[in-house]
Amino acid sequence: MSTERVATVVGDLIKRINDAIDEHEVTYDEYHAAMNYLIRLGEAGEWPLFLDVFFEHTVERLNQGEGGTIEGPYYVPDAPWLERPYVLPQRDDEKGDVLILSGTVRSTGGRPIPGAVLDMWQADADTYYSNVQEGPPPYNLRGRMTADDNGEFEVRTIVPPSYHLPRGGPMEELLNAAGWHDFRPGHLHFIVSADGYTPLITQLYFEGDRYLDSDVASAVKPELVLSLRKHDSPEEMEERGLKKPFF
Ligand code: MBD
Ligand code: FE
Repeated sequence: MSTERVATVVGDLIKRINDAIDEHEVTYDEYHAAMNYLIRLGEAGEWPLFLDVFFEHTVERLNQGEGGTIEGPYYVPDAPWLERPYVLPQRDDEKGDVLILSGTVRSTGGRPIPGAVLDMWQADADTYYSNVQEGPPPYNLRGRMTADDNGEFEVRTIVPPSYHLPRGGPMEELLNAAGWHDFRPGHLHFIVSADGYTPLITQLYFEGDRYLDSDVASAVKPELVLSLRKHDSPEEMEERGLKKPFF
């Protein structure tokens, strides 16, 4: 980054924070509480969580735009490559309703992209991400897969219920102190990539989730909200002419 860029952006941030301090007549007690808070935020390792929740959405909107959304703090590279039929790695007794997600990877122009790679991750039904939090086994609910020759893919996983941020640390403390909830709508994360294309970082959400309109991370866009169709059994899926599932 050039000296000029740093001076412009950081200078403006400093000015705007000073303006807020001024406008709200911040006291010394509040100043010291903020200092103490920011130190503890770092000690707890929650800076990525804090920044991604409060600021990534603006950076994302400027730099990625339609069809994309924020990555968030819990992507882990090198997830296992899956074999067809695709099933995200999960415990034998993984909690949650079975979800069959199928779709087509397309370019922004609408052309299917054969062989596109989907790198997918999600929290378990109790809101824990593998490789980041205690609980799930390594790479639980994380995997990489490829779209077929028509750009199509199908993967089995669990429906992600409404999600709350990790609790017990400075982030929860701040949200509580402000009287704000700590929920995101349930979501699936993806990085979709293909040779010759800019990768897309995105998430998918589900109609009916009570936090679609109040995501603490401000990362919902209407084009990312799917509707679920309920199947009573694999046979019932087949009767409706859907692809034979793999239970
Ligand atoms: C998450 O799981 C997440 O997706 C975001 C954006 C922020 C915090 C936790
Ligand atoms: Fe997430």
